[in-house]
Amino acid sequence: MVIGGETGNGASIYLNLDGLSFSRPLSIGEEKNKPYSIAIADMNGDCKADVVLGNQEAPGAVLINDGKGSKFTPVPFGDNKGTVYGLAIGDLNGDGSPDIVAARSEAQTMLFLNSLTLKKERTPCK
Ligand SMILES: [Ca+2]
Ligand SMILES: [Ca+2]
Repeated sequence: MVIGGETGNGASIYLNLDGLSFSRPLSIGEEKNKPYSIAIADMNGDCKADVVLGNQEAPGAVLINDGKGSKFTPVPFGDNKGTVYGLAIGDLNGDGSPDIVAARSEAQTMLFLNSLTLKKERTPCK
């Protein structure tokens, strides 16, 4: 489970331990940011779920997961205009890599094409 908020403390991950119990929160993203929207998708094709954060008046971030849920490497995208109230992930240009659509208030909705080109014949994730 990933939670963001407008208090300016970044986002937090709670790992599912066994059914309905969760770990202590792990802070992700920059603490100065206010993430208003969160999406989870494998953005780099390594079969490990990554986190996409849409922030208020700050660039968004793709947080590449190391696969253990303990280390997330940020890759910024976009600008600092508006507030991202909605994120959608999908391959919009058919190159096999997931792209990001960010719906923003007080700024245009934006499409961010993923610059990765994933192998089309890669092994499906389990
Ligand atoms: Ca990944
Ligand atoms: Ca794509």
